[in-house]
Amino acid sequence: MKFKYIIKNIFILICFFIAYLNVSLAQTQYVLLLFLAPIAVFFARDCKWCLFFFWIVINATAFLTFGYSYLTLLMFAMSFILVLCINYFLNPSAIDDIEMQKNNELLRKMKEQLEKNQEITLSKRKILEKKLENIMQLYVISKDLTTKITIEDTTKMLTDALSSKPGIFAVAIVVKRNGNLTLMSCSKQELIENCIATIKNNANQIEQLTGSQRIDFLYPIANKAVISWTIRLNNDFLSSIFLAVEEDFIQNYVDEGKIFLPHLTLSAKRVLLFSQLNDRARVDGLTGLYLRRYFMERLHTEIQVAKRYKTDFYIMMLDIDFFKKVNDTYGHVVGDKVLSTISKIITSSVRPGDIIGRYGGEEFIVILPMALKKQAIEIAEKIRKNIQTYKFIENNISFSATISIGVTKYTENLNEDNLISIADNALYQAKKEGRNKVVLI
Ligand code: GH3
Ligand code: MG
Ligand code: MG
Repeated sequence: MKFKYIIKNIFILICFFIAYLNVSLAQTQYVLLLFLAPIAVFFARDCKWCLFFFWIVINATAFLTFGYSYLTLLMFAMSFILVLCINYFLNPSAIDDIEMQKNNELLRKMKEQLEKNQEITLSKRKILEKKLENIMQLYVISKDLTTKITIEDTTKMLTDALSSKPGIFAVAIVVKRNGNLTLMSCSKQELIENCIATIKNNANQIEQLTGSQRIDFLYPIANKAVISWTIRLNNDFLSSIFLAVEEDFIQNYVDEGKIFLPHLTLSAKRVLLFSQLNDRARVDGLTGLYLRRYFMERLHTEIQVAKRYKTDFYIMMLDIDFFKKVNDTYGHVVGDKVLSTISKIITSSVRPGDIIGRYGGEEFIVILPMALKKQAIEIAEKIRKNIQTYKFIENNISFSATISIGVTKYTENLNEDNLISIADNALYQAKKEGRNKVVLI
């Protein structure tokens, strides 16, 4: 740019120098040479004032040399008009300036690029805002989780909250309980059966899962991509939250899982601690059966239910025969083992919904909800026989134990104390009749 400007101005100077030279040499065609001035203007748009100055000097020289004449005056006027016209048409806005055009083009491109960048930034911003919104939702869920202390409440709340998030088709939560994987919740009723079967068939693989990741072997549950958020405590598998998601949301939920998992792990620790505390308060350490205080609460509830729905149920009191002798013969440690084994036999002999408590030292109590008389007697007999046939072995010595059982039916006008007292009477009668017996009153 600068270089071109210098060249142009040198060219103007040369034009004027030739014109001046011709004029001062008094050539006859001097007037025509005056036209060099407008031509110079053409090249000199960047220094027009300097050009005008030279042009006036040249004309003045012409006047001084040739004097005033009609022709010189006319030429002076014509060249002046010419200079004005050329200057007018060659003013900077009218100039067909290639460089300017180039610059304009460059600027236009830069503007376009900037607009594109702005669009990209805007869409990125929208994505980020969406992510932030999702993370905030997770934050709210984490906060709500702190209000839940039981595993049932926690999993239900999580399932409800997650299944309403965008792109999530279904939510299922699996928890390891008593060594087995259990489906705790599933947001879609129609998937439950398939979910249970798939979890059962892939139990080993599920227990190996870690962190937040996409897992292909669970795809058939809902014919959707599945992401697992796995909670491990001390490296042991505790729970997996399975999200069946739409294709576009896979990476989103894998990323969110990484953010959310520490909160989930914390909640899981709290729930676990609570359930351990609860169990300790309710369950007897030696036998794993309900403690008397908690059992009485359950009995009370059972009586309320029976009163409301006009149903009845059976209870049985059990007492190990001559247990003192076991202690005396084999010692208290062996006595404890026998107690623990008999508890297991009772547990495995009753139906899944039956409620068993350790009522006293070697006395047990069982509620048989919705049982008929025949069933109650059958269950009592089953317990009695299973204990009688069990062979305890201590220091290569084998021995057996027996139990006496008193059974009674709840009827409408009874309360907890009356009911237990009747069952106790039945048990007393069984003892009186020679033990290892079932007596129904
Ligand atoms: P029966 O009921 O047939 O009349 O005779 P029993 O010998 O079982 O009767 P008793 O109620 O007199 O004795 C119960 C014994 O159970 C007394 C106590 O030492 C023992 N016992 C109670 N709780 C425990 C326990 O937790 N561990 C052990 N090892 N023994 C217990
Ligand atoms: Mg006793
Ligand atoms: Mg006894």
